[in-house]
Amino acid sequence: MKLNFRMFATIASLFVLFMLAACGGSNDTASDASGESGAVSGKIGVVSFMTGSGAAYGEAITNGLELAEKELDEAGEVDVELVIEDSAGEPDQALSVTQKLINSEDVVGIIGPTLSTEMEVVGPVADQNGVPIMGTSNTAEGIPQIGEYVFRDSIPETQAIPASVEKAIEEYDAKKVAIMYGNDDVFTKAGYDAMKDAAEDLGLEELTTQTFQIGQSDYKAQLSKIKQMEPDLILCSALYNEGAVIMKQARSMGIDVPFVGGNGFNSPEVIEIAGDAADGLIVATPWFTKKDDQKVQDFVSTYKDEFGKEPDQFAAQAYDGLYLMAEGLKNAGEADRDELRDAIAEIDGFEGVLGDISFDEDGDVVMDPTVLIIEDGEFKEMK
Ligand code: 1QQ
Repeated sequence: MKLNFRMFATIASLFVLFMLAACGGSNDTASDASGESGAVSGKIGVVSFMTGSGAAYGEAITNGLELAEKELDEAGEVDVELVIEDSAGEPDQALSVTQKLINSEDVVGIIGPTLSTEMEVVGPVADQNGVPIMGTSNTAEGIPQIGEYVFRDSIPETQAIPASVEKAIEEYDAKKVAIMYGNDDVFTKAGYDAMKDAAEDLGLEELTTQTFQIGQSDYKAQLSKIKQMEPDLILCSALYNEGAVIMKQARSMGIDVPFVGGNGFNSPEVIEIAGDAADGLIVATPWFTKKDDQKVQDFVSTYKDEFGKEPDQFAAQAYDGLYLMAEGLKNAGEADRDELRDAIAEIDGFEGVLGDISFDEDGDVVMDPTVLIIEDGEFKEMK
């Protein structure tokens, strides 16, 4: 018995040595953390709003991610594989798909979910399980503060709203505003807080505040009140579906003052849905397709070739988000969740299509937004 085992062990080791020699050395044998080329490899889970009322956000996000995945694959330095899950914009569904990703050992980090309402539920769970998670579209206050594994590359409303309100005051000599916001969503409420603060700080008179809910289709009661008060501007915190319908109804009621919106309003879908009525919408964003920057122009043209339309802010933030994860993986040197977290936190001045990206000590990104206005059915820079 003993002899047989020894003989078997000898033959087995000779076989292993033979195989190693045949493969040209240990470098070429893939390990869990290294791809065939020796590059660090890891799976990145994605939780995205791909079906339902905000599906255009999810479409832009997954397009941006898939383009980045393809380019990274071609460059060969880091080998990332996306594992994409749909949350339908629902916190419960976001949580269950996130748990699935957390339980999958090969998933080293997660991108998403799309809404702050979802991230508030999912972020603490990823954090407690030690899985780095990066929001690429969450703009409510307090998201990266959920925990040390939570990051975002989207600027908070508190950075964007004051910039757009200030520009609107300058341009239209605005003194009196009406505010409208969705009171059943974390982002729309955060946008409202930022609008109220900006209005106060900039000395605007607040004539009225009107609320609405996700999925509402008739805003005439709110808009009639607003119309009576004759504001110079309407500050409106909404996701694109509600926001576009609000603008359409406002214009049909003869309200033609500019609107200032937050992140949710900054989508080409607003123009799709509202048509001409979208003219006069002002938003602040770190993304602008016409930026005089080679990296931005290359991204815009490859994205257009690939998907037949220009990338919006959600596509750009997702695209940079995957590059940030890849940079983290490369610097971590192995597909390890804790090492990846530390490596992301250390990223400093990464050159993305959004600009130079670094994180502050909370994991929040710091960036200067550009203010845009929709004119003749197009987003244009307000200089
Ligand atoms: C948030 C947002 C939304 C507009 C993302 C689609 O900014 O929920 O934080």
